[in-house]
Amino acid sequence: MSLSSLFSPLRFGRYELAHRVIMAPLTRMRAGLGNVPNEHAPTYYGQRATPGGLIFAEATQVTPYGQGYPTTPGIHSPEQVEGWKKVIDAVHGKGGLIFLQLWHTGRSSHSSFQPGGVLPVAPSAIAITSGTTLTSEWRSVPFETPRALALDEIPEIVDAYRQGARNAMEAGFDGVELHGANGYLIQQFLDSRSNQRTDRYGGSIENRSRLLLEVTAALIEVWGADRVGVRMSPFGSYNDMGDPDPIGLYSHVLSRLGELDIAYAHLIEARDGAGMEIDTPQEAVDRLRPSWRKTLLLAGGFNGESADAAIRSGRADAIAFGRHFLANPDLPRRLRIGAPLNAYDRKTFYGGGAAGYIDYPALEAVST
Ligand code: 8OZ
Repeated sequence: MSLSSLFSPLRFGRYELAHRVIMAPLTRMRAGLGNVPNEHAPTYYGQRATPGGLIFAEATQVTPYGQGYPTTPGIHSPEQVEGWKKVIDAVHGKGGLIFLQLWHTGRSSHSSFQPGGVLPVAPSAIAITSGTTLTSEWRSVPFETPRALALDEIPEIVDAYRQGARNAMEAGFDGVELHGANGYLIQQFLDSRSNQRTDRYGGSIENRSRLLLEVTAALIEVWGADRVGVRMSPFGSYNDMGDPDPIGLYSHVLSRLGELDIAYAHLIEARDGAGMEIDTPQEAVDRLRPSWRKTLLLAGGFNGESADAAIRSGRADAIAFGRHFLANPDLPRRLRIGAPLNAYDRKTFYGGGAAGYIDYPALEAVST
């Protein structure tokens, strides 16, 4: 099985990718003091870089108020910019591309992360009721009820993303991706379960989409549309998401993003049917394809063959791999030659040091 679609080049905004095996943004919670990428991060990302291959760096908070998990990296201080430069040098040194994913966790943050210990912010004062969250001390606690942003605070949120985009450019990234998925601030505005505002950022689909579109426009001001993308999880239920009309909502968002002419959209496929009458969960995301004719990345449980098939059939242009890329620094090569994959170890996904981070072997090491 040659997987020739997966290994064909792809025009990607301003760039040309040599293959379509993309590293998904992966939270690893290993940043050091000051939320600076740690000393192993250049090795970790460098191991996963290939000539003409694309890496999404992990979700990175654009402001201290946007942090929602322990030891995640930021892009709001000079020290963080310097830390990221080393990561970028390692990726560029191997001929790869690296985009930064810009993040604000909104109501899924916790006061222990907030400067001054204030409550996290959100579109509305509605707490996440499912699951628990981690404090800055790694304690598992219930979510707090967030503070609803005042209308005149929303421009500050947009400004925080704009500054994050500028800092990402100063660091030397090749582009930026807006984290609009998984129930964080941007999706909290999109989803009517978490957004019950009565101003122009709530209510209609158009109003709930406004923050995402304003932030995207700010990123475009900094980077140009051909180096900006948006990641969304239209059918995800994580963090109490579950808008009753995901097709209506996301077809609107995608149509408007198409008008902004961004480089790509990046969608996470449903792992379950998301309450829809569909034969397979994957079909849910296909219902949005008519609203997005441009470059589409898909993510969510792909292997080499299913990835190649998705590209061959036109469902997607490229596939982002998370857990397999985490455990296989040389994933593109392994898929290309049909080699077996290292198993991932969930225990070392989050936090800790080099173990489970830079010690997954490449093929030469396991095959000799
Ligand atoms: C795993 C653990 C913490 C955060 C996401 C950024 O869900 C994350 C994340 C993933 O998008």
